[in-house]
Amino acid sequence: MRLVQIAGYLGSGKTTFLLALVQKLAENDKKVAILVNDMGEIPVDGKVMEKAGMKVKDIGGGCVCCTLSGSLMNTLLAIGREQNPDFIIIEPTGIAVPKNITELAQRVSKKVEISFGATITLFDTTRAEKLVTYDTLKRLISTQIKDSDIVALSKVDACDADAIKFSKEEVAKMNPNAEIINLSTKEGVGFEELASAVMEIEVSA
Ligand SMILES: Nc1nc2c(ncn2[C@@H]2O[C@H](COP(=O)(O)OP(=O)(O)OP(=O)(O)O)[C@@H](O)[C@H]2O)c(=O)[nH]1
Ligand SMILES: [Mg+2]
Repeated sequence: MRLVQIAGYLGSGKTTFLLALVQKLAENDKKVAILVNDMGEIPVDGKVMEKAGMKVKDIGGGCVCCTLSGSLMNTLLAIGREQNPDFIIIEPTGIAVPKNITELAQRVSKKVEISFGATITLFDTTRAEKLVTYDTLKRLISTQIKDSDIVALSKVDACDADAIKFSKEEVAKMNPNAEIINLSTKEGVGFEELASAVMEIEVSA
């Protein structure tokens, strides 16, 4: 199974994108497993996806990249052994560090077949200013972006050209190697391109 991460700060549009992505993969006859990590006790995102008819494995009450790393590894192992999907798509919490998740999955890949697909981080263009102004926030965002193959500038339908340009410049400074794509899941901008990238990209981890 190929592991794809949809990372990004709280409220950046991960679940909305993931729902559309999973539908697209299913249309292309891909077998997909979804793993969602909610911070709170109540699995909000998992519920949203189950309502949309998807089967979701939800890990809650902490972050899978650190405090719940054991749960993440056990869950990956179980999904690999029991479902063996084409893709395992993970939505970590907004504060997760994608690289930690990749490293944990690498450990699991010694026991069950896992390959590594795209790590996509969403950067919320409607909050660009805030995301790069506060030091702790900037450090977190920048860590997420550094670990990504693709950065999606999300919600471009809801902000002006200047904000998009500003976001792109800030993201490029944080990771000059990442591909940067404008995304509006709501209006379909950039979606096809991202979905194709998910289907095609396999990185050596
Ligand atoms: N304008 C606009 N709003 C969007 C878009 N995608 C998501 N949103 C909105 O942004 C808000 C957060 O979206 P989610 O998909 O829940 O974001 P998330 O990153 O999963 O949030 P958490 O899991 O809480 O971190 C919701 O109100 C969405 O409707 C988009 O393309 N355009
Ligand atoms: Mg979410």
